[in-house]
Amino acid sequence: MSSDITQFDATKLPMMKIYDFPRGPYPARVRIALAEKNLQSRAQFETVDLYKGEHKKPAFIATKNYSGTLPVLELDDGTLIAECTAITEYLDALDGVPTLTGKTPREKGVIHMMSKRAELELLDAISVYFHHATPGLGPDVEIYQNAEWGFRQRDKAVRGMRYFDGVLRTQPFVAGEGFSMADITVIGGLIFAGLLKLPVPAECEALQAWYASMQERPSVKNRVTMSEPTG
Ligand code: GTS
Repeated sequence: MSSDITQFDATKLPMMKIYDFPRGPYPARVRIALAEKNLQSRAQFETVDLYKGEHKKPAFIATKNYSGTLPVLELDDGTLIAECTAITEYLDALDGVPTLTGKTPREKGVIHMMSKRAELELLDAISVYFHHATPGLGPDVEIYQNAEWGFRQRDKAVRGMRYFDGVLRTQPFVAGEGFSMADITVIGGLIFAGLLKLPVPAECEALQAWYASMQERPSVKNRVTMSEPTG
């Protein structure tokens, strides 16, 4: 990181490629992080069709991401970075404002913890519900489903919503006083919940108010259209 952020010029960065699914909740996290860091112009998106199972094809697994998921970031030297948190940490470390993963050791620790908690208790649980207790990506892709496990994870996600509601009753953002990667992870969870029509409980007023304000952020509002050609 440079010591003077005013010297940071994102236009000098080489182009990055992102293997992506434009409406997907996980890729949304990286799209939001890119926009928050004002790095959209450095990213070129390549859509991988999840409904055709392109992410589970041997070639994708062998050459892009062993876990068979999106998004994946590919750098100009060929380095591949999968996992939303890892990609966000990479983008954040490039420099510029705002900082998404924390400046001080304390901030970094708390943001990492809250983001991981948002995955475990909300976003990943909703993902399991989607893949196991709904038609998911369709019969050709969902080769093993366990509906009971899926419904348990749905209920876990609703408990997670109540937990994050409690957090947001005491502080403005998921990891404290500032917007961070942990907010982006909860946003991903609520995007997924919205796609599946899994409502946030009515009594979770703090979570609902926070989410309404998050949707006013340009990074969140423009996340799907940011890769569409203009003009
Ligand atoms: N832990 C991974 C991360 O954080 O990047 C999970 C990524 C993930 O599950 N991505 C979804 C995926 O590839 C993309 S989306 O559903 O949000 O569009 N799902 C396909 C699958 O078969 O799991």
